[in-house]
Amino acid sequence: MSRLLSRFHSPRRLAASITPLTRSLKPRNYASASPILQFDWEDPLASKNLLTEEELAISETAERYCQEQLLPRVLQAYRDEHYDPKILEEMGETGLLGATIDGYGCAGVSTVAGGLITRAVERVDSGYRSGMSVQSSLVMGPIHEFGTQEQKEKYLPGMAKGKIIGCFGLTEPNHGSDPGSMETMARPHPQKKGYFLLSGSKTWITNSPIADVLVIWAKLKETGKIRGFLVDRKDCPAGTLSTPAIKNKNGLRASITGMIHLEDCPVPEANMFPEVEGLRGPFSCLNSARYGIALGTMGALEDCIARARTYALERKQFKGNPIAKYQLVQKKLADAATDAAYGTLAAIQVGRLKGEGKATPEMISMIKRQNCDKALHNARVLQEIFGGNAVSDEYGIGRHVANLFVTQTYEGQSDIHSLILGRAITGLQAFV
Ligand code: TGC
Ligand code: FAD
Repeated sequence: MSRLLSRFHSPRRLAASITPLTRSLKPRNYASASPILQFDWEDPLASKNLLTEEELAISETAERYCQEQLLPRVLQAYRDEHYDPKILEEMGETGLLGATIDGYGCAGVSTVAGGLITRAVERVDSGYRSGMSVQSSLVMGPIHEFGTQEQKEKYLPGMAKGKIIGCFGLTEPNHGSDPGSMETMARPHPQKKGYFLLSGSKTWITNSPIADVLVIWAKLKETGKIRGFLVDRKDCPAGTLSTPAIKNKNGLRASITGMIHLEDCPVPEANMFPEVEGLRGPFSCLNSARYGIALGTMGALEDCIARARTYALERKQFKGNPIAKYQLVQKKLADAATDAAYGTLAAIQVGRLKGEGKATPEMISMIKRQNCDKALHNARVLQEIFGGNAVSDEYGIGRHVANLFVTQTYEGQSDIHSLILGRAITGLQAFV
Protein backbone atom coordinates (compact mmCIF):
# COMPACT_ATOMS: atom_id res chain seq x y z
CA MET A 1 0.00 0.00 0.00
CA SER A 2 2.72 2.47 0.95
CA ARG A 3 4.37 2.10 -2.45
CA LEU A 4 1.11 2.99 -4.13
CA LEU A 5 0.34 5.88 -1.81
CA SER A 6 3.87 7.28 -1.71
CA ARG A 7 3.62 7.78 -5.44
CA PHE A 8 0.68 10.13 -4.97
CA HIS A 9 0.95 13.34 -6.92
CA SER A 10 -1.67 15.75 -8.16
CA PRO A 11 -3.67 13.98 -10.82
CA ARG A 12 -2.67 14.72 -14.34
CA ARG A 13 -5.95 15.62 -15.95
CA LEU A 14 -6.63 12.97 -18.49
CA ALA A 15 -8.15 15.60 -20.72
CA ALA A 16 -5.01 17.71 -20.64
CA SER A 17 -4.85 17.41 -24.38
CA ILE A 18 -8.24 19.02 -24.87
CA THR A 19 -7.99 22.01 -27.15
CA PRO A 20 -8.29 25.69 -26.15
CA LEU A 21 -11.75 25.69 -27.74
CA THR A 22 -12.92 23.31 -25.02
CA ARG A 23 -11.40 25.29 -22.25
CA SER A 24 -13.09 28.43 -23.47
CA LEU A 25 -16.53 26.88 -22.96
CA LYS A 26 -18.08 28.48 -19.90
CA PRO A 27 -19.26 25.99 -17.25
CA ARG A 28 -22.96 26.11 -16.47
CA ASN A 29 -23.67 27.34 -12.98
CA TYR A 30 -26.87 25.70 -11.73
CA ALA A 31 -26.85 27.15 -8.23
CA SER A 32 -27.72 30.73 -7.44
CA ALA A 33 -25.46 30.73 -4.38
CA SER A 34 -22.08 29.07 -3.89
CA PRO A 35 -20.79 26.41 -3.92
CA ILE A 36 -20.87 26.35 -7.70
CA LEU A 37 -22.22 23.05 -9.02
CA GLN A 38 -20.61 22.09 -12.24
CA PHE A 39 -21.28 19.03 -14.40
CA ASP A 40 -18.12 17.00 -14.92
CA TRP A 41 -18.33 15.16 -18.23
CA GLU A 42 -15.43 12.94 -17.15
CA ASP A 43 -17.29 11.75 -14.05
CA PRO A 44 -20.93 12.59 -14.76
CA LEU A 45 -22.46 10.94 -11.68
CA ALA A 46 -19.64 11.95 -9.33
CA SER A 47 -18.44 8.39 -8.68
CA LYS A 48 -15.41 9.89 -6.95
CA ASN A 49 -17.71 10.76 -4.03
CA LEU A 50 -18.02 7.02 -3.35
CA LEU A 51 -14.28 6.52 -3.04
CA THR A 52 -12.12 6.82 0.05
CA GLU A 53 -9.14 9.20 0.15
CA GLU A 54 -6.90 6.17 -0.10
CA GLU A 55 -8.72 4.82 -3.16
CA LEU A 56 -8.52 8.22 -4.85
CA ALA A 57 -4.78 8.38 -4.21
CA ILE A 58 -4.26 4.85 -5.53
CA SER A 59 -6.32 5.59 -8.61
CA GLU A 60 -4.30 8.75 -9.28
CA THR A 61 -1.01 6.92 -8.87
CA ALA A 62 -2.11 4.21 -11.28
CA GLU A 63 -3.48 6.72 -13.81
CA ARG A 64 -0.24 8.69 -13.71
CA TYR A 65 1.93 5.61 -14.29
CA CYS A 66 -0.31 4.45 -17.15
CA GLN A 67 -0.55 7.82 -18.90
CA GLU A 68 3.14 8.59 -18.52
CA GLN A 69 4.72 5.16 -19.02
CA LEU A 70 2.28 2.96 -20.95
CA LEU A 71 0.45 5.34 -23.26
CA PRO A 72 3.59 6.52 -25.14
CA ARG A 73 4.50 2.97 -26.18
CA VAL A 74 1.14 1.35 -26.90
CA LEU A 75 0.78 2.40 -30.54
CA GLN A 76 4.08 0.82 -31.60
CA ALA A 77 3.53 -2.24 -29.38
CA TYR A 78 0.12 -2.79 -30.95
CA ARG A 79 1.51 -2.40 -34.47
CA ASP A 80 4.35 -4.82 -33.77
CA GLU A 81 2.18 -7.21 -31.75
CA HIS A 82 4.82 -6.94 -29.06
CA TYR A 83 4.51 -7.30 -25.31
CA ASP A 84 7.46 -6.16 -23.22
CA PRO A 85 7.60 -8.29 -20.02
CA LYS A 86 9.38 -5.35 -18.35
CA ILE A 87 5.93 -3.79 -18.09
CA LEU A 88 5.09 -6.31 -15.38
CA GLU A 89 8.25 -5.33 -13.49
CA GLU A 90 7.28 -1.67 -13.73
CA MET A 91 3.79 -2.49 -12.52
CA GLY A 92 5.31 -4.44 -9.65
CA GLU A 93 7.55 -1.50 -8.79
CA THR A 94 4.48 0.76 -8.74
CA GLY A 95 2.62 -1.70 -6.47
CA LEU A 96 -0.06 -2.64 -9.02
CA LEU A 97 0.40 -6.44 -9.03
CA GLY A 98 -1.70 -8.60 -6.72
CA ALA A 99 -2.69 -5.29 -5.18
CA THR A 100 -5.66 -6.65 -3.21
CA ILE A 101 -3.52 -9.32 -1.51
CA ASP A 102 -2.33 -8.55 2.00
CA GLY A 103 1.29 -9.50 2.64
CA TYR A 104 3.95 -11.16 0.46
CA GLY A 105 5.04 -7.74 -0.82
CA CYS A 106 1.55 -6.86 -2.09
CA ALA A 107 -0.25 -3.59 -1.41
CA GLY A 108 -3.37 -4.96 0.36
CA VAL A 109 -5.79 -2.43 -1.13
CA SER A 110 -9.60 -2.65 -1.26
CA THR A 111 -11.47 -4.55 -4.00
CA VAL A 112 -12.65 -1.22 -5.41
CA ALA A 113 -9.08 0.13 -5.47
CA GLY A 114 -8.04 -3.03 -7.34
CA GLY A 115 -10.74 -2.23 -9.90
CA LEU A 116 -9.58 1.37 -10.18
CA ILE A 117 -6.12 0.06 -11.07
CA THR A 118 -7.55 -2.10 -13.87
CA ARG A 119 -9.53 0.93 -15.07
CA ALA A 120 -6.37 3.04 -15.25
CA VAL A 121 -4.49 0.37 -17.20
CA GLU A 122 -7.35 -0.39 -19.58
CA ARG A 123 -7.80 3.34 -20.27
CA VAL A 124 -4.54 2.84 -22.18
CA ASP A 125 -5.11 -0.66 -23.54
CA SER A 126 -7.10 -3.79 -22.67
CA GLY A 127 -4.07 -5.93 -23.55
CA TYR A 128 -1.93 -4.31 -20.86
CA ARG A 129 -4.79 -4.84 -18.41
CA SER A 130 -5.03 -8.48 -19.52
CA GLY A 131 -1.39 -9.20 -18.77
CA MET A 132 -1.80 -7.61 -15.35
CA SER A 133 -5.15 -9.28 -14.56
CA VAL A 134 -3.83 -12.73 -15.34
CA GLN A 135 -0.79 -12.16 -13.14
CA SER A 136 -2.81 -10.67 -10.27
CA SER A 137 -6.25 -12.31 -10.24
CA LEU A 138 -5.71 -15.58 -12.07
CA VAL A 139 -2.31 -16.67 -10.79
CA MET A 140 -1.45 -14.77 -7.60
CA GLY A 141 -5.15 -14.98 -6.63
CA PRO A 142 -5.44 -18.80 -6.54
CA ILE A 143 -1.96 -19.21 -5.04
CA HIS A 144 -3.01 -16.87 -2.25
CA GLU A 145 -6.47 -18.38 -1.82
CA PHE A 146 -5.79 -22.08 -2.37
CA GLY A 147 -2.02 -22.51 -2.15
CA THR A 148 0.05 -24.05 0.63
CA GLN A 149 2.24 -21.79 2.74
CA GLU A 150 5.25 -23.08 0.83
CA GLN A 151 3.66 -22.26 -2.56
CA LYS A 152 2.76 -18.75 -1.38
CA GLU A 153 6.25 -18.01 -0.12
CA LYS A 154 7.86 -19.46 -3.21
CA TYR A 155 5.87 -17.51 -5.78
CA LEU A 156 3.98 -14.50 -4.40
CA PRO A 157 6.85 -12.11 -3.53
CA GLY A 158 8.52 -12.60 -6.93
CA MET A 159 5.20 -12.28 -8.72
CA ALA A 160 4.37 -9.07 -6.83
CA LYS A 161 7.61 -7.61 -8.23
CA GLY A 162 6.83 -8.86 -11.75
CA LYS A 163 10.02 -10.96 -11.70
CA ILE A 164 8.07 -14.22 -11.93
CA ILE A 165 5.39 -14.24 -14.64
CA GLY A 166 2.28 -16.40 -14.49
CA CYS A 167 -0.46 -17.66 -16.78
CA PHE A 168 -3.80 -19.41 -16.24
CA GLY A 169 -4.69 -22.42 -18.37
CA LEU A 170 -8.37 -23.30 -18.38
CA THR A 171 -9.58 -22.98 -22.00
CA GLU A 172 -8.83 -25.88 -24.35
CA PRO A 173 -9.07 -26.20 -28.13
CA ASN A 174 -12.32 -28.18 -27.77
CA HIS A 175 -13.67 -26.58 -24.57
CA GLY A 176 -14.04 -22.83 -24.02
CA SER A 177 -17.47 -21.98 -22.65
CA ASP A 178 -17.73 -25.47 -21.15
CA PRO A 179 -14.51 -25.95 -19.19
CA GLY A 180 -16.20 -28.71 -17.17
CA SER A 181 -15.63 -31.02 -20.16
CA MET A 182 -11.86 -30.41 -20.23
CA GLU A 183 -9.64 -33.20 -21.55
CA THR A 184 -6.35 -32.30 -19.84
CA MET A 185 -5.50 -35.18 -17.51
CA ALA A 186 -3.25 -35.72 -14.49
CA ARG A 187 -2.31 -39.34 -13.81
CA PRO A 188 -0.06 -40.68 -11.07
CA HIS A 189 3.55 -41.04 -12.25
CA PRO A 190 4.08 -44.79 -12.72
CA GLN A 191 7.75 -44.64 -11.57
CA LYS A 192 8.09 -41.55 -9.40
CA LYS A 193 6.07 -41.58 -6.18
CA GLY A 194 4.53 -38.21 -5.27
CA TYR A 195 4.42 -37.03 -8.86
CA PHE A 196 1.68 -36.62 -11.49
CA LEU A 197 2.09 -36.69 -15.25
CA LEU A 198 0.09 -33.94 -16.96
CA SER A 199 -1.04 -34.27 -20.57
CA GLY A 200 -3.28 -32.07 -22.68
CA SER A 201 -3.55 -28.77 -24.51
CA LYS A 202 -4.74 -25.32 -23.53
CA THR A 203 -5.28 -22.49 -26.00
CA TRP A 204 -5.76 -18.73 -26.07
CA ILE A 205 -3.74 -18.36 -22.89
CA THR A 206 -2.62 -14.83 -22.00
CA ASN A 207 1.10 -14.67 -21.06
CA SER A 208 1.71 -18.39 -21.74
CA PRO A 209 4.78 -17.92 -24.02
CA ILE A 210 6.59 -15.88 -21.33
CA ALA A 211 5.22 -17.55 -18.19
CA ASP A 212 7.58 -18.97 -15.56
CA VAL A 213 4.72 -20.58 -13.65
CA LEU A 214 1.57 -21.96 -15.26
CA VAL A 215 -1.65 -22.60 -13.34
CA ILE A 216 -3.05 -25.67 -15.09
CA TRP A 217 -6.53 -27.01 -14.43
CA ALA A 218 -6.67 -30.74 -15.14
CA LYS A 219 -8.85 -33.75 -14.34
CA LEU A 220 -7.43 -36.46 -12.11
CA LYS A 221 -7.52 -39.62 -14.21
CA GLU A 222 -8.59 -41.74 -11.26
CA THR A 223 -11.57 -39.67 -10.05
CA GLY A 224 -12.36 -37.23 -12.89
CA LYS A 225 -12.19 -34.36 -10.37
CA ILE A 226 -10.73 -31.05 -11.57
CA ARG A 227 -7.62 -29.94 -9.67
CA GLY A 228 -5.23 -27.01 -10.02
CA PHE A 229 -1.47 -27.49 -10.53
CA LEU A 230 1.44 -25.05 -10.49
CA VAL A 231 3.63 -26.09 -13.40
CA ASP A 232 7.07 -24.51 -12.96
CA ARG A 233 8.64 -24.14 -16.39
CA LYS A 234 12.22 -24.53 -15.19
CA ASP A 235 11.39 -27.94 -13.66
CA CYS A 236 9.83 -29.39 -16.82
CA PRO A 237 12.05 -31.84 -18.72
CA ALA A 238 12.68 -31.00 -22.37
CA GLY A 239 9.82 -31.96 -24.64
CA THR A 240 7.16 -32.12 -21.91
CA LEU A 241 6.01 -28.47 -22.05
CA SER A 242 5.69 -26.07 -24.96
CA THR A 243 3.95 -22.69 -25.11
CA PRO A 244 3.89 -21.39 -28.69
CA ALA A 245 2.62 -17.86 -29.26
CA ILE A 246 -0.55 -17.27 -31.26
CA LYS A 247 0.41 -14.59 -33.80
CA ASN A 248 -1.51 -12.26 -36.11
CA LYS A 249 -4.31 -11.47 -33.69
CA ASN A 250 -6.74 -8.74 -34.72
CA GLY A 251 -7.35 -7.63 -31.15
CA LEU A 252 -5.38 -7.42 -27.91
CA ARG A 253 -2.18 -7.13 -29.93
CA ALA A 254 -0.32 -5.34 -27.12
CA SER A 255 -0.66 -8.49 -25.01
CA ILE A 256 0.95 -11.87 -25.58
CA THR A 257 -1.24 -14.94 -26.07
CA GLY A 258 -0.32 -18.55 -26.69
CA MET A 259 -1.05 -22.21 -26.34
CA ILE A 260 0.14 -24.72 -23.75
CA HIS A 261 1.01 -28.30 -24.71
CA LEU A 262 1.77 -30.79 -21.97
CA GLU A 263 3.08 -34.25 -22.82
CA ASP A 264 3.50 -36.40 -19.74
CA CYS A 265 4.90 -33.42 -17.91
CA PRO A 266 5.98 -34.52 -14.41
CA VAL A 267 4.62 -32.27 -11.66
CA PRO A 268 5.15 -32.93 -7.95
CA GLU A 269 2.03 -33.46 -5.86
CA ALA A 270 3.33 -30.61 -3.68
CA ASN A 271 2.55 -28.29 -6.63
CA MET A 272 -1.15 -29.16 -6.57
CA PHE A 273 -3.53 -26.84 -4.73
CA PRO A 274 -4.27 -29.03 -1.73
CA GLU A 275 -7.94 -28.41 -0.94
CA VAL A 276 -9.87 -26.99 -3.84
CA GLU A 277 -11.63 -29.43 -6.15
CA GLY A 278 -13.99 -29.02 -9.11
CA LEU A 279 -14.84 -25.91 -11.11
CA ARG A 280 -15.18 -23.88 -7.92
CA GLY A 281 -11.37 -23.49 -8.08
CA PRO A 282 -11.01 -21.76 -11.45
CA PHE A 283 -14.34 -19.96 -11.17
CA SER A 284 -13.44 -18.40 -7.81
CA CYS A 285 -10.39 -16.80 -9.47
CA LEU A 286 -12.58 -15.72 -12.37
CA ASN A 287 -14.85 -13.79 -10.00
CA SER A 288 -11.97 -11.42 -9.23
CA ALA A 289 -10.74 -11.20 -12.80
CA ARG A 290 -14.25 -10.60 -14.15
CA TYR A 291 -14.68 -7.84 -11.57
CA GLY A 292 -11.48 -6.21 -12.83
CA ILE A 293 -12.74 -6.38 -16.41
CA ALA A 294 -16.05 -4.74 -15.42
CA LEU A 295 -14.30 -1.63 -14.11
CA GLY A 296 -11.42 -1.92 -16.59
CA THR A 297 -13.64 -1.67 -19.66
CA MET A 298 -15.08 1.56 -18.26
CA GLY A 299 -11.55 2.98 -18.55
CA ALA A 300 -11.39 1.99 -22.21
CA LEU A 301 -14.82 3.49 -22.84
CA GLU A 302 -13.89 6.72 -21.03
CA ASP A 303 -10.83 7.00 -23.23
CA CYS A 304 -13.00 6.55 -26.33
CA ILE A 305 -15.31 9.31 -25.08
CA ALA A 306 -12.40 11.70 -24.40
CA ARG A 307 -10.86 11.00 -27.81
CA ALA A 308 -14.19 11.34 -29.66
CA ARG A 309 -15.05 14.57 -27.83
CA THR A 310 -11.68 16.13 -28.66
CA TYR A 311 -12.00 15.10 -32.28
CA ALA A 312 -15.59 16.36 -32.56
CA LEU A 313 -14.61 19.75 -31.14
CA GLU A 314 -11.72 20.13 -33.54
CA ARG A 315 -13.23 18.74 -36.74
CA LYS A 316 -15.25 21.31 -38.69
CA GLN A 317 -17.83 20.52 -41.37
CA PHE A 318 -20.62 22.64 -42.90
CA LYS A 319 -20.09 26.40 -42.47
CA GLY A 320 -17.06 25.88 -40.24
CA ASN A 321 -19.01 24.36 -37.38
CA PRO A 322 -17.30 21.79 -35.15
CA ILE A 323 -19.14 18.51 -35.65
CA ALA A 324 -19.60 18.47 -31.84
CA LYS A 325 -22.29 21.10 -32.47
CA TYR A 326 -24.53 18.66 -34.30
CA GLN A 327 -27.21 16.83 -32.35
CA LEU A 328 -26.50 13.36 -33.70
CA VAL A 329 -22.88 13.62 -32.61
CA GLN A 330 -23.91 14.93 -29.20
CA LYS A 331 -26.31 12.01 -28.74
CA LYS A 332 -23.48 9.54 -29.34
CA LEU A 333 -21.39 11.24 -26.67
CA ALA A 334 -24.34 11.48 -24.28
CA ASP A 335 -25.19 7.77 -24.66
CA ALA A 336 -21.60 6.72 -24.11
CA ALA A 337 -21.05 8.99 -21.11
CA THR A 338 -24.27 7.72 -19.54
CA ASP A 339 -23.28 4.07 -19.97
CA ALA A 340 -19.78 4.73 -18.61
CA ALA A 341 -21.17 6.54 -15.58
CA TYR A 342 -23.80 3.85 -14.82
CA GLY A 343 -21.27 1.07 -15.36
CA THR A 344 -18.79 2.68 -13.02
CA LEU A 345 -21.34 3.15 -10.24
CA ALA A 346 -22.53 -0.44 -10.55
CA ALA A 347 -18.97 -1.74 -10.43
CA ILE A 348 -18.16 0.31 -7.33
CA GLN A 349 -21.28 -1.04 -5.61
CA VAL A 350 -20.43 -4.66 -6.45
CA GLY A 351 -16.82 -4.04 -5.43
CA ARG A 352 -17.94 -2.80 -2.02
CA LEU A 353 -20.09 -5.92 -1.58
CA LYS A 354 -17.28 -8.18 -2.80
CA GLY A 355 -14.88 -6.61 -0.32
CA GLU A 356 -17.37 -7.44 2.44
CA GLY A 357 -17.85 -10.99 1.15
CA LYS A 358 -21.43 -10.21 0.09
CA ALA A 359 -21.20 -10.31 -3.73
CA THR A 360 -22.75 -13.28 -5.51
CA PRO A 361 -21.13 -14.60 -8.72
CA GLU A 362 -24.29 -13.53 -10.58
CA MET A 363 -23.72 -9.89 -9.58
CA ILE A 364 -20.27 -10.14 -11.12
CA SER A 365 -21.71 -11.79 -14.24
CA MET A 366 -24.17 -8.90 -14.49
CA ILE A 367 -21.57 -6.13 -14.41
CA LYS A 368 -19.06 -8.06 -16.53
CA ARG A 369 -21.66 -8.63 -19.24
CA GLN A 370 -23.23 -5.17 -19.11
CA ASN A 371 -20.01 -3.18 -18.98
CA CYS A 372 -18.29 -5.16 -21.73
CA ASP A 373 -21.35 -4.99 -23.98
CA LYS A 374 -21.86 -1.27 -23.39
CA ALA A 375 -18.18 -0.46 -23.80
CA LEU A 376 -18.02 -2.35 -27.11
CA HIS A 377 -21.30 -0.92 -28.43
CA ASN A 378 -20.45 2.68 -27.56
CA ALA A 379 -16.87 2.41 -28.79
CA ARG A 380 -18.19 1.20 -32.15
CA VAL A 381 -20.66 4.12 -32.31
CA LEU A 382 -18.08 6.71 -31.21
CA GLN A 383 -15.76 5.41 -33.91
CA GLU A 384 -18.18 6.87 -36.45
CA ILE A 385 -17.37 10.39 -35.21
CA PHE A 386 -13.86 10.05 -36.62
CA GLY A 387 -15.10 9.46 -40.16
CA GLY A 388 -12.33 8.19 -42.42
CA ASN A 389 -9.70 8.97 -39.80
CA ALA A 390 -11.16 6.15 -37.68
CA VAL A 391 -9.31 3.85 -40.03
CA SER A 392 -5.94 5.29 -38.97
CA ASP A 393 -4.49 3.56 -35.92
CA GLU A 394 -3.10 6.89 -34.71
CA TYR A 395 -6.53 7.93 -33.45
CA GLY A 396 -6.63 4.96 -31.06
CA ILE A 397 -10.36 4.33 -31.32
CA GLY A 398 -10.09 1.31 -33.61
CA ARG A 399 -7.66 -0.33 -31.21
CA HIS A 400 -10.17 -0.01 -28.36
CA VAL A 401 -12.97 -1.41 -30.54
CA ALA A 402 -10.90 -4.47 -31.49
CA ASN A 403 -9.82 -4.99 -27.89
CA LEU A 404 -13.30 -4.62 -26.46
CA PHE A 405 -14.56 -7.44 -28.68
CA VAL A 406 -12.09 -9.67 -26.84
CA THR A 407 -13.15 -8.47 -23.40
CA GLN A 408 -16.72 -9.35 -24.32
CA THR A 409 -15.52 -12.84 -25.28
CA TYR A 410 -13.06 -14.00 -22.65
CA GLU A 411 -13.83 -14.86 -19.04
CA GLY A 412 -17.29 -15.96 -20.16
CA GLN A 413 -18.69 -14.65 -23.44
CA SER A 414 -21.59 -12.22 -22.83
CA ASP A 415 -24.24 -14.73 -23.91
CA ILE A 416 -22.83 -17.21 -21.39
CA HIS A 417 -23.26 -14.59 -18.66
CA SER A 418 -26.84 -14.06 -19.91
CA LEU A 419 -27.42 -17.76 -19.31
CA ILE A 420 -25.83 -17.61 -15.85
CA LEU A 421 -28.22 -14.74 -15.03
CA GLY A 422 -31.15 -16.49 -16.71
CA ARG A 423 -30.52 -19.57 -14.57
CA ALA A 424 -30.46 -17.45 -11.43
CA ILE A 425 -33.68 -15.67 -12.42
CA THR A 426 -35.69 -18.72 -13.53
CA GLY A 427 -34.03 -21.61 -11.75
CA LEU A 428 -33.79 -23.36 -15.14
CA GLN A 429 -30.46 -24.34 -16.70
CA ALA A 430 -30.22 -23.29 -20.38
CA PHE A 431 -26.69 -24.35 -21.30
CA VAL A 432 -26.84 -28.11 -21.04
P1 TGC B 1 -21.79 -25.10 -12.71
O1 TGC B 1 -22.57 -26.33 -12.40
O2 TGC B 1 -22.48 -23.83 -12.92
O3 TGC B 1 -20.68 -24.90 -11.56
C1 TGC B 1 -19.76 -25.92 -11.26
C2 TGC B 1 -19.19 -25.67 -9.88
O4 TGC B 1 -18.53 -24.41 -9.88
C3 TGC B 1 -19.15 -23.53 -8.93
N1 TGC B 1 -19.20 -22.20 -9.53
C4 TGC B 1 -18.62 -21.13 -8.98
N2 TGC B 1 -17.89 -20.98 -7.88
C5 TGC B 1 -17.41 -19.76 -7.61
N3 TGC B 1 -17.64 -18.71 -8.42
C6 TGC B 1 -18.34 -18.83 -9.56
N4 TGC B 1 -18.52 -17.78 -10.38
C7 TGC B 1 -18.87 -20.08 -9.88
N5 TGC B 1 -19.61 -20.56 -10.93
C8 TGC B 1 -19.81 -21.85 -10.69
C9 TGC B 1 -20.54 -24.10 -8.72
O5 TGC B 1 -21.05 -23.72 -7.47
C10 TGC B 1 -20.26 -25.58 -8.81
O6 TGC B 1 -19.65 -25.95 -7.59
P2 TGC B 1 -19.84 -27.44 -7.02
O7 TGC B 1 -19.07 -27.41 -5.73
O8 TGC B 1 -21.32 -27.62 -6.84
O9 TGC B 1 -19.26 -28.36 -8.03
O10 TGC B 1 -20.84 -25.47 -13.91
P3 TGC B 1 -21.16 -25.61 -15.42
O11 TGC B 1 -20.15 -26.50 -16.04
O12 TGC B 1 -22.61 -25.91 -15.65
O13 TGC B 1 -20.83 -24.11 -15.81
C11 TGC B 1 -21.38 -23.51 -16.87
C12 TGC B 1 -20.89 -22.06 -16.99
C13 TGC B 1 -21.44 -21.51 -18.24
C14 TGC B 1 -21.42 -21.27 -15.82
C15 TGC B 1 -19.35 -21.99 -16.93
O14 TGC B 1 -18.79 -23.07 -17.45
C16 TGC B 1 -18.75 -20.70 -17.43
O15 TGC B 1 -18.71 -19.69 -16.75
N6 TGC B 1 -18.17 -20.71 -18.68
C17 TGC B 1 -17.36 -19.61 -19.13
C18 TGC B 1 -15.91 -20.06 -19.20
C19 TGC B 1 -14.97 -19.01 -18.79
O16 TGC B 1 -15.30 -18.01 -18.16
N7 TGC B 1 -13.71 -19.22 -19.10
C20 TGC B 1 -12.69 -18.30 -18.72
C21 TGC B 1 -11.33 -18.78 -19.11
S1 TGC B 1 -10.06 -17.81 -18.38
C22 TGC B 1 -9.99 -16.44 -19.32
O17 TGC B 1 -10.73 -16.21 -20.22
C23 TGC B 1 -8.93 -15.50 -18.95
S2 TGC B 1 -8.78 -14.16 -19.99
C24 TGC B 1 -7.71 -13.30 -19.05
C25 TGC B 1 -7.29 -12.02 -19.61
O18 TGC B 1 -6.49 -12.04 -20.58
O19 TGC B 1 -7.67 -10.97 -19.03
P1 FAD C 1 -17.03 -21.20 -27.63
O1 FAD C 1 -17.22 -21.78 -26.28
O2 FAD C 1 -16.83 -22.12 -28.77
O3 FAD C 1 -18.27 -20.24 -27.96
C1 FAD C 1 -18.49 -19.70 -29.27
C2 FAD C 1 -19.82 -18.94 -29.26
O4 FAD C 1 -20.87 -19.84 -28.93
C3 FAD C 1 -19.85 -17.84 -28.21
O5 FAD C 1 -20.51 -16.71 -28.72
C4 FAD C 1 -20.66 -18.45 -27.06
O6 FAD C 1 -21.37 -17.49 -26.29
C5 FAD C 1 -21.63 -19.35 -27.83
N1 FAD C 1 -22.10 -20.46 -27.00
C6 FAD C 1 -21.39 -21.50 -26.50
N2 FAD C 1 -22.18 -22.30 -25.77
C7 FAD C 1 -23.41 -21.77 -25.82
C8 FAD C 1 -24.66 -22.14 -25.25
N3 FAD C 1 -24.80 -23.23 -24.48
N4 FAD C 1 -25.72 -21.36 -25.50
C9 FAD C 1 -25.60 -20.24 -26.26
N5 FAD C 1 -24.45 -19.84 -26.83
C10 FAD C 1 -23.37 -20.59 -26.60
N6 FAD C 1 -8.62 -18.69 -21.50
C11 FAD C 1 -7.87 -19.09 -20.44
O7 FAD C 1 -8.12 -20.14 -19.86
N7 FAD C 1 -6.83 -18.33 -19.98
C12 FAD C 1 -6.48 -17.17 -20.57
O8 FAD C 1 -5.53 -16.50 -20.12
C13 FAD C 1 -7.23 -16.72 -21.70
N8 FAD C 1 -6.86 -15.60 -22.36
C14 FAD C 1 -7.48 -15.28 -23.54
C15 FAD C 1 -6.99 -14.23 -24.31
C16 FAD C 1 -7.56 -13.94 -25.55
C17 FAD C 1 -6.98 -12.87 -26.41
C18 FAD C 1 -8.70 -14.66 -25.98
C19 FAD C 1 -9.37 -14.35 -27.29
C20 FAD C 1 -9.21 -15.69 -25.22
C21 FAD C 1 -8.60 -16.03 -24.00
N9 FAD C 1 -9.03 -17.13 -23.24
C22 FAD C 1 -8.31 -17.54 -22.15
C23 FAD C 1 -10.08 -18.00 -23.75
C24 FAD C 1 -11.49 -17.45 -23.52
O9 FAD C 1 -11.85 -17.56 -22.18
C25 FAD C 1 -12.45 -18.24 -24.43
O10 FAD C 1 -12.19 -17.82 -25.77
C26 FAD C 1 -13.91 -18.00 -24.07
O11 FAD C 1 -14.21 -18.58 -22.82
C27 FAD C 1 -14.88 -18.57 -25.13
O12 FAD C 1 -14.55 -19.88 -25.44
P2 FAD C 1 -14.40 -20.33 -26.99
O13 FAD C 1 -13.50 -19.36 -27.64
O14 FAD C 1 -14.02 -21.75 -27.01
O15 FAD C 1 -15.84 -20.13 -27.61
